[in-house]
Amino acid sequence: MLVEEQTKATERIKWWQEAKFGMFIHWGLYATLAKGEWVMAASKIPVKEYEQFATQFNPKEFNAKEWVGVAKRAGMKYIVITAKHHDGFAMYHSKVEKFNIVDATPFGRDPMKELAEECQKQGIKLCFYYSHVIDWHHPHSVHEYYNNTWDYNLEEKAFYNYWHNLAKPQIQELLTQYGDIGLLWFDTAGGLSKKDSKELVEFVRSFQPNCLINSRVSHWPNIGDYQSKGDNEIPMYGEDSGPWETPMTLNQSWGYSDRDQVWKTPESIIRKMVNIVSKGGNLLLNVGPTAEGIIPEKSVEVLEQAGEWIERNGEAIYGTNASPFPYELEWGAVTIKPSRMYLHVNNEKWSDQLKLFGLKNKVVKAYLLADSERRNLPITQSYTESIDHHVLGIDLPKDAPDQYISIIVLELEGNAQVDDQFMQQVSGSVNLDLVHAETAVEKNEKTAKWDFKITQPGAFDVVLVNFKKINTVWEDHYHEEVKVHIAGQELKTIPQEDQLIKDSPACQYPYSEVHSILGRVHLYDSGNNSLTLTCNKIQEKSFGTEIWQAEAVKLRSIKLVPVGKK
Ligand code: H79
Repeated sequence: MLVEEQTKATERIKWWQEAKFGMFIHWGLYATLAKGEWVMAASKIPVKEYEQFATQFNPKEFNAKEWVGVAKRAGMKYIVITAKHHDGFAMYHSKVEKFNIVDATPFGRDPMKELAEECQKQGIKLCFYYSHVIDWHHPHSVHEYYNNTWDYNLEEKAFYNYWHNLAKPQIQELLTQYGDIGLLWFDTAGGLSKKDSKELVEFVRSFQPNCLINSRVSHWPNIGDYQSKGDNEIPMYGEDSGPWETPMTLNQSWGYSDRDQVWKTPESIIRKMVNIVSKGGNLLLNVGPTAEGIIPEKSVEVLEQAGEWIERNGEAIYGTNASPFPYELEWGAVTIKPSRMYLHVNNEKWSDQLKLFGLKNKVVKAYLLADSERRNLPITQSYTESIDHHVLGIDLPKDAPDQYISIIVLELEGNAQVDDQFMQQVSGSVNLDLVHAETAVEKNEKTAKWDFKITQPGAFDVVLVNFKKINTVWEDHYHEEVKVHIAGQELKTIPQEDQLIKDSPACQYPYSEVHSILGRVHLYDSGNNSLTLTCNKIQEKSFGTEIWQAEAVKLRSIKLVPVGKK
């Protein structure tokens, strides 16, 4: 990219990177069936039959002011709403296709117009989701996998008939009828050529040069302004160098489902958001309103409770940068601003003293974000040259001052600088993420190698961390031995499902986090060490996002856990 273009791109995305938290809204004709947004394909409902649902779609309770109010109270800074999902039904007044909420329903209002006005009033950026490739209503849309073959014959489809006569004109409408649009959120681009993807980006820019475009505009890498992670995917520390976002469900569905009552708690939302923001990303959290036009009560309740925490702690969230540490911290997470570091401490890890390894700056002042008087917390800082080791200790009051997560502010001399090599944490654990390993393939063996620093030698359990998709049979995936080499010792074992981690901050439905204890090793000396893992689940970095949920088991990291400590 040219320097000038790069500067423009950086400027364009600034508001979004500062925003951190947005509301996703999946609302469409499918709400009338209350079985999620895939119901048309899942039940192979014929187009003629599906069109009939529009004659009963009358969301009289829809109230733009209330919806935008919910987003505001939750602390969200932008809204991304489905202007058209895969069912092809336009939730706005489209002049190019009658299959839309104004022309095809008794409702007759344009909710996008009402939302645009209300967002303007309440200071929230309005953004549209538009299903640009999948369209089960149109006879000529062609996707790599998900096509309407129950009404139409795949061989008779002429993609450009759809592309030029529906997709592009509708995208133009969305960019010209509703004022400034913050972002166009495209999805499932499978099969779209690189040329068409690039032309679409140019097409969007020709109407609104500042409108952001997510990476799912294309299945080719590096097109768009930021990386959309897979649905419900949270990456590892340092996995993404550019801007990125996790789209996430509040229960287990996107579009309204009357059967799904598995709601995340406010605490879980806060933890996931802090985890995401500390990795430099945005959270786009979904609600699925009903056919009456109501955001489910339970969603509103959870969002408002989470919003109260965010309101108190916004200084440590909005406009921050990612943690400079390349690994999960055992007590929570870190965000930074110029000359500042915020320590987000999980309340169950609250103790008399918090210790942090590896911060090189002098700490000028430490205080609780919850303390309006900013009283000094006593600190100690030390440096041991022989092992190049920085230690910060902060004395804490007896009780954690906030709900769920309490924040300590560190005012630093200069911008945060940390020892960015892998090292043992205060509890003695070492967390090694796959993204930072040196990987190699030799004679059909895949290996990953990490270097790290030990300051407290001893005995350690070696723990393999995987994410496992629901309904996966573990043994189908791990039936070969994995090997670990460390300090002249070797472990060889077939990983088992030893521990299931409930509500990990980085893992959620349809995955769960599984820990496998591979065996025990002894590290006798302080200093530098290395670990080599041999395992057929080691993967090259993948750039695809839509295929996130294609794999049943994903290897994430390996941990050394000191024996006798948890
Ligand atoms: O809009 C939401 C999803 O509808 C959309 N992305 C989020 C933001 C999405 N479109 N396609 N996919 C996700 C991937 C397809 C997944 C599938 Fe399935 C697995 C299709 C059929 C099996 C999910 C599970 C949908 C139906 C069952």
